[in-house]
Amino acid sequence: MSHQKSTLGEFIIKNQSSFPYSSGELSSLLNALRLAAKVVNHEVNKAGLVDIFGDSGDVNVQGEHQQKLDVFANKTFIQSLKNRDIVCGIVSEENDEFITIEGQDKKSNGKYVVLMDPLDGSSNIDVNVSVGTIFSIFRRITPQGTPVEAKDFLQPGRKQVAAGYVVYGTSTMLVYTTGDGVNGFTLNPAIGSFYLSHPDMKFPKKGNIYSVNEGNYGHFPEPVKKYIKYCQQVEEDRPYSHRYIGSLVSDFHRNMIKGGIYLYPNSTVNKEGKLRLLYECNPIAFLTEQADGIATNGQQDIMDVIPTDIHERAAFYCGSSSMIKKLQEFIEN
Ligand code: AHM
Ligand code: MG
Repeated sequence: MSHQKSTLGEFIIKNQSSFPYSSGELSSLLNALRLAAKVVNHEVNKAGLVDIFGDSGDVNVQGEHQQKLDVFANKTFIQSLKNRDIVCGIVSEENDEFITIEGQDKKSNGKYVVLMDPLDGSSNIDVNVSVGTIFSIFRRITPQGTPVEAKDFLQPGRKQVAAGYVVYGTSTMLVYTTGDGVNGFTLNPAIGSFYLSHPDMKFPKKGNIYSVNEGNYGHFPEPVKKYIKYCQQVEEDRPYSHRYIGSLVSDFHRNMIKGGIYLYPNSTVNKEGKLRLLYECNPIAFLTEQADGIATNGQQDIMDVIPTDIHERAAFYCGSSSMIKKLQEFIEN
């Protein structure tokens, strides 16, 4: 017998009392993200119908060309967060500097900061491949009412209050954690509501998928090369399947459901790695750990890294615990 699945809105309210500092503000923040996700979803879905493909002409802080949808998603999430007096600052992949949010009294009264990649995997937009939004939420360190400072954003991932992503895929899902497991909600586009479709998501302990841009193999550190060869060996339960979409959110989402490992190593080309610590690695790491997986930069759990720059990059490996442990054996030997 089928039973009524709760909507994301109902779920947020129901779980509000379990937040350590329950005042409804985090719920309101999550609702702001939920609303923005629906707006962006609408725009992503009709991208093939209107002349929205292609570069907007601007180059972002990473030196990459912004796609029009990047710009749209960035504006939408920022506006939705600004509309509620809960967030005092935002870091976005698309903005060089952090954004300060002030209320009508010209004070930053919000309790939280949000760090986000509004449209990750944007090089996939014009070929109709899934893209995503990634977000990370911290309580501010500086007192409410004072201007937000860099240190409010430069907190280790361990301090995250909530994190999640939206995947604009074959169906659109919002997946998030507040430190009490991972729950996934699927958007019913006819009604415009997210429904709890994937409660308490967990990585299978073992997996048989490895996800890496293997074209860069020649640039990878030796232990990572050896691990990739290990994945390909015909032995025991191997070779593993290689699956790589090139959208972190989609690659992660698949691996969490089916069991797998995602690798984006540092390399001779990307010396620090490619992915951004604060709004790509940390939120995905929080979800990984909450789903019984492991997320590391090869030397330490990624959430223990103390950030020094809002746009810093990191080597990133995450996935099923037994697969990451195997990789670590190669790195340590
Ligand atoms: P982006 O933020 O510019 O979209 O880059 C991040 C994306 C990730 O989603 C993806 O995992 C990775 O870059 C793919 O990089 P590559 O094309 O080098 O394999
Ligand atoms: Mg990105």
